[in-house]
Amino acid sequence: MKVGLVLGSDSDIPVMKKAFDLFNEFGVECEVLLASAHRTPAEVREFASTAQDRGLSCIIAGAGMAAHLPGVIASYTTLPVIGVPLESGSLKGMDALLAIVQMPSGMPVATMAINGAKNAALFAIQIGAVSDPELAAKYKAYREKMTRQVMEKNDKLQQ
Ligand code: RP5
Repeated sequence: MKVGLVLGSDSDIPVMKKAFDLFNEFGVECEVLLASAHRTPAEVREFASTAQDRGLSCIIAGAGMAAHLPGVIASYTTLPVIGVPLESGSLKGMDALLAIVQMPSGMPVATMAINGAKNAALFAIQIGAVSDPELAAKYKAYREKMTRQVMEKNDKLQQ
């Protein structure tokens, strides 16, 4: 599986790195691009419109403020696009959340929570796992580990 990871600004790196790290953990190849829907629209268009030809399965896009990046990417590709609203500016990410989640009918973007980069990566992995049994097994093991951790905490609580 190969995914795209687009960041609207270098100020988004600390949050979006969580997605990058998770892809590393799962051995998923990741193409990273720093590009803005407003400041570098031509680069965004080129990346999104050729993404399928480069073998990407889906694209994650993280942006803050007037976060048009995931929606613009969705307009240039038929691949699934996952949007991550990022906390920044005086509205603390609520602006980005509403901009990303409120896509017009016919042009969906799967919207994560504010700063939800880790869930975005897991969602991308779930998409890939549908047609990749090896990745599906890794994801199943990840979920089982999480379950064990909760049960261990519960056991400690009971002592
Ligand atoms: C968005 O505006 C970026 O995604 C970032 O979250 C926010 C602030 O960007 P910078 O002004 O720090 O580049 O475009």
